Amino acid sequence: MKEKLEQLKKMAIDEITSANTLKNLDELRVNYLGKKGQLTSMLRSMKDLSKEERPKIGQIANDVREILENSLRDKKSTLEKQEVNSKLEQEVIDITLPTKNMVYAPLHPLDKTLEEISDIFIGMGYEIVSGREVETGYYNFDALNLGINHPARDEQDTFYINQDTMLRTATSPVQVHTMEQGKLPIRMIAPGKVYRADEVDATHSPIFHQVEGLVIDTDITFGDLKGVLAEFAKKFFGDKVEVKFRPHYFPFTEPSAEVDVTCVMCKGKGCSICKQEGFIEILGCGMVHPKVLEMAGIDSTKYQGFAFGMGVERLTMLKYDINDLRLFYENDYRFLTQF
Ligand code: 2U9
Repeated sequence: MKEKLEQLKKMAIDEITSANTLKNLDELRVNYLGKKGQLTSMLRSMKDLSKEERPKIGQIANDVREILENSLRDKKSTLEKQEVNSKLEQEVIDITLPTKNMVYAPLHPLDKTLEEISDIFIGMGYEIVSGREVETGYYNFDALNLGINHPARDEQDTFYINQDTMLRTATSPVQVHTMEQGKLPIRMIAPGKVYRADEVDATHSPIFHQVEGLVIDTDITFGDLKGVLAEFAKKFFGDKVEVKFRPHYFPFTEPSAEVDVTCVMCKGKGCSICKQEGFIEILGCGMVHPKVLEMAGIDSTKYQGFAFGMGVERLTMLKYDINDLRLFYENDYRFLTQF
């Protein structure tokens, strides 16, 4: 019996060592240690042994069982590791391979407009400057001569982060930072996202894009402003548009104006887009308020400047006859491929 057990142990260990799948290993476990397994039946047959032999052989049989159990456990863990590794090797994915039917979306209409506006001003010698989207009350309001009770400061119109920190409501703070750096003259545009606590509808969104511009030099006049912005309007909407400057009020410019062009839809005849006026507003502008210059450390007796601001969504809607601003943010391929 002792020899039989030794033989069984040797055979079982040999077979466990050469097992190469988990299935194979489990078959071995059943074959040796299962209910009807070889070792189990040997243990059962021990009742036929003499009283003296039984404890000795019993001890050996238990040792064999323990050795086989350990050996099965070790082999199982080795095979499991091998299986995971080979799976990892086989299932390697080449993420650089192109997918089938790859859809290449063209430039987003808002980016197209942003690029077009930038190109026009770069062509006139302007620099593109970007800045942060989280601002302090000083840069977003005070430095722009917005009185302490100006409605724009209202919590209902501005996304406040805390009492003196907010998402910028215009790109104007970028111009203020640029002026503070003290390098003159300035000829810049600041394109970017701006935030207002607005409802969402066909013409309003809490996030939209602006391009603002600033020119500061000695001898800058309202004539320069008119020349530059009329040129911009013609380059953007086409040579044939008529450009009109209409007096307006902004706290940060004086005098101020809004710029209209002949309605892109009806060419000036009058329609629902231009509310029968024949003209539509495209941007706001004005001569930088002397107080705004002084606050940024610029001598307003030596330097003058003009500034302007335009809404990128609005200009894109006018140019391509889009009647709902929400289309810009829905990522509908049928919409995006029309530009
Ligand atoms: C500084 C000085 C002056 C920026 C200006 C406008 C006129 C304007 C609107 C157009 C549509 C905002 O997107 S909109 O709602 N903007 O009409 N913005 S002048 O004037 C500045 C800016 C910075 C230091």
